[in-house]
Amino acid sequence: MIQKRIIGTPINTEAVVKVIEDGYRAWDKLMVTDKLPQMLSVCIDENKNQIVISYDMDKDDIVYGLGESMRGINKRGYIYHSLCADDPNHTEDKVSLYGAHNFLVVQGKENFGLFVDCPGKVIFDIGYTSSSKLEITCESKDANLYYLTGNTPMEIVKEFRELIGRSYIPPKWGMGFGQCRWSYMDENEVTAVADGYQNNGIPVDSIYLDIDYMEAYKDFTLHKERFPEFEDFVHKMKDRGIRLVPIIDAGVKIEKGYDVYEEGVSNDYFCKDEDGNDYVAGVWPGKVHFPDVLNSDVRKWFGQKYRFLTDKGIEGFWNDMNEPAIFYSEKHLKEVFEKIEEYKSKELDIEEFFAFTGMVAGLSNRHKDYETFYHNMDGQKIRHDLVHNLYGFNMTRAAGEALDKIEPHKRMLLFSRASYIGMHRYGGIWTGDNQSWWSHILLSMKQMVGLNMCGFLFVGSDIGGFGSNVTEDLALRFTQWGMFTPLMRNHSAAGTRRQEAYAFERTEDFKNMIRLRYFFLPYLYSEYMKAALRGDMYFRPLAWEFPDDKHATQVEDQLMIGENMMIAPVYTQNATGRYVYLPEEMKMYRFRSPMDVDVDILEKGHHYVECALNEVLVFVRQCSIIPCAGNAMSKEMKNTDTLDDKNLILLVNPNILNGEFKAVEYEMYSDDGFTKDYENPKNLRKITMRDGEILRGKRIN
Ligand code: MIG
Repeated sequence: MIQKRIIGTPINTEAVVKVIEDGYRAWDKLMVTDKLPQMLSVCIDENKNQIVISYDMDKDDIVYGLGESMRGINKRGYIYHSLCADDPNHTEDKVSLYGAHNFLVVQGKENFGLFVDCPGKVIFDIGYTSSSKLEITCESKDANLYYLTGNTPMEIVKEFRELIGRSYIPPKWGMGFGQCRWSYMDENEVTAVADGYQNNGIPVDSIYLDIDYMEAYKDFTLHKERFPEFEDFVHKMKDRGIRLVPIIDAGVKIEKGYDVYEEGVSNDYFCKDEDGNDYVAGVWPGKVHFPDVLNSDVRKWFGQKYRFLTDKGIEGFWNDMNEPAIFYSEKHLKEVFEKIEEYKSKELDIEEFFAFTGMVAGLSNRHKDYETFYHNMDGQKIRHDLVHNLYGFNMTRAAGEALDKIEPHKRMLLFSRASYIGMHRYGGIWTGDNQSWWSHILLSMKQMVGLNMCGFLFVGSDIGGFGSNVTEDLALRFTQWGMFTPLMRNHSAAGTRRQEAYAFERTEDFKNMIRLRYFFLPYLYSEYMKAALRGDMYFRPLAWEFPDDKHATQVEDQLMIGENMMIAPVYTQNATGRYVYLPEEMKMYRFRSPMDVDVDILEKGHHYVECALNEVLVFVRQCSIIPCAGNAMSKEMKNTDTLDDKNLILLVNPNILNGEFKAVEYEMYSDDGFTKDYENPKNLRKITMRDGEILRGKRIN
């Protein structure tokens, strides 16, 4: 059951697609009915211009959700600021990352979900200030609140997902392995990467182009010296089975004669400053204007610009810097320079010295700058900070809507750095600039549950870590986690140590792990599609699958993938194994490659399990089948186009009932991976298996 409360006069964020009959305008205390959580109150603080929602948590209440955020699967015990931020240093104390996903589920004494649809800053204090208080503060007097009730978190999530609409579905090749790095400067370097993979027999579906493919970082241009025959090159790579995926940045370079700039200026398509002039910020291209993607005409215009690249054979994009990130604003930079002039002429005392360095260090991504420009939301003038979290969403929406028109029948790859709930219908996300740190394997795992709850299914983190220098063992362990994320992309920052799969001594091990990704793909894809089409979770916390198991709620370093598979990645330096908790007896596969595997039955409970650096563990639930690709080790298999999902190898854990084997079944989704005929009943088939039976190919014990 969903109830909506309108507070003040909120703008329509379009996060939600289903019409819910509006509640009355709650002004003081929310009217408490027996359908609503008893302990929840909503107050409007006129003086502070805030809405404060509070709930008294029971000692054992668990809080799930908040999408892309720091800390645990259980969000309790910390504070989170919903405010899209370009911060590449994801230390544990951070309160904001790139996404703003204001949905949470409380499970315990009462079970309910809450979506705070408010596109400005919202603070979720979940037992931080006071351990039993959940307090949500919107820095605005306008918001739509949605209360969802259900018996279990999963029930509530399903309801929520219906409310916000179907998640984005990528082309199947988007779920193949992708290689990225900021600093592939030209055709030759990209070709060398393709060779590095293909000459080593490592499958790869895509190579990403970072900002250096553009001329002077201008969107929808090409660097003519670096990519002189771009279109030919795109097709040459496609003939090799590799798709190129270029980046698009939010800011449009200010440059006379540059078509995107000229059109934007003459049509008033850019965000404005207080005085009505096009707002100026500094980002990669130098001085830029921001396309006002909160305006539907601008979205149409900006989206159509992607044609420049689709016309040349491009089938996918990643949208960056769309928080929007601001290295500096022209206006504030001037103020700082003036201040520096002042400082220059005097003897600084130590406090002034720190004020001076702080001022310079604080130039980038300064919240105050977000208060100095405006959107024209289809006629309504709105200051940016009040709708800040909608920018990345709408940039990606612009692209998504345009790509639907450009290629109505074809799925296109699309994902973004910044996002808000609603964007999940148009694209996926990657979790931004993580680091080559062991702790970031675990962080990535924990983020997936919240993201899936908020509709973001096509998700992944930079494998190997983006910033800092990686080590071989970390890169390999990162790959052993990333091979299960729908978006599987190795990416690193310019200047860091190379981390392509062939950049280390153990190339063979990397190859086997990436081949294992393709091996599992029939299952991973099937589970992805079912999750997207049914509002289900691809990644699930153990606690949701085993609700009667008290201990399962404590496990945050193992995840269920779909209904049948459990994973337990190793994320510790020098570890040759790890502790694993099994909520039921499971079958454990220890893979070194698709064809090199040990199998064990492990009983319910705690285990220490060996897992060497070249191994990955996969657990199969009782009474289930995991369909895998039969040709994952063959030479011919070099990407998703050449992957055979007809001749399957099945991982089977047969049901043992009173000593008798029963039939085991799996509902498998498969389609061509390109078109949008998702609902075709032919896409679903049942795989049934009796013990001993060999079905469509080999069975691994
Ligand atoms: O300020 O385009 O998160 O993936 O490689 C850095 C360069 C800009 C940030 C993205 C990262 C990308 C990088 N970008």
